Amino acid sequence: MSGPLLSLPEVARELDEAASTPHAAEQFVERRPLTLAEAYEVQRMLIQRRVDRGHRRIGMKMGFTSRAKMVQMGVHDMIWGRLTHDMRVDEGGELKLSTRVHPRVEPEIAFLLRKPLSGSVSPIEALDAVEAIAPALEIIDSRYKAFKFSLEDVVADNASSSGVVLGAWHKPSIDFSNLGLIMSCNGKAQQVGTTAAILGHPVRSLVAAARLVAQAGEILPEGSIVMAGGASAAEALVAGTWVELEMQNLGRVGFHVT
Ligand code: OOG
Ligand code: MG
Repeated sequence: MSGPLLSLPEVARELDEAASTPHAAEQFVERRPLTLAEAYEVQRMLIQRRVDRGHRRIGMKMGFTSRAKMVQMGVHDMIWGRLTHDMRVDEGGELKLSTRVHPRVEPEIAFLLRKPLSGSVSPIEALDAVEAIAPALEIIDSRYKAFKFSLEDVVADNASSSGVVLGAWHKPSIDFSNLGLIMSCNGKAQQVGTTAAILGHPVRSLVAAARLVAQAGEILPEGSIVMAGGASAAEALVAGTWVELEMQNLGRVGFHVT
């Protein structure tokens, strides 16, 4: 390491520029090790930069809520990130690879909140705050070289958030604890799994989400979208692909990669 230590706003700026240029940055773990608290502070600053440019917050995402994701990335603690409106990709729409560094996609389930949620809540209280659930694809895109990071580095990078594709909303009275799912690329199944891979029941991810935002002094307002976390490993995106998730009882959601 040489030169003065980067400040947290400088780390946030570097990550913001890596996402918008787009290009891959060096991890900070070697050159400016962050504590977990500093990493979340960088994430907050990174999102504030975007809010200052007119981006609107729409909710949050959970990360590493399944064994499959923890094993794939070598990270073993739950993390969270902030979602903004520009991350939405229309169902049946298009994602241009040139707008991302090296994106991947993973199958998830999304919650839409009908009332605010924050702090220590039971699964029943969390469920009571849910207006609807939808099958969802998350596009993740680490801003670090080779998609490699420490826990702190990925937290600072807004938990690799990059895109969200939502299918049709359904009433949460459907039992979504163990719904089979298939994520396919051009009709070929790439990941097969179940929503039970998400902490045994995806509602536990929402319980954790409420706790984690409260730790940051925030709430999940009414109308928030919460992504429960990948139920399987992620797949790298390649141009010319139609990516589709089919989820038992909840239907399909897909997008084109160009
Ligand atoms: C970090 C984000 C993890 C999930 O669903 O577990 C995540 C990454 O894998 O790059 O989104
Ligand atoms: Mg995810």
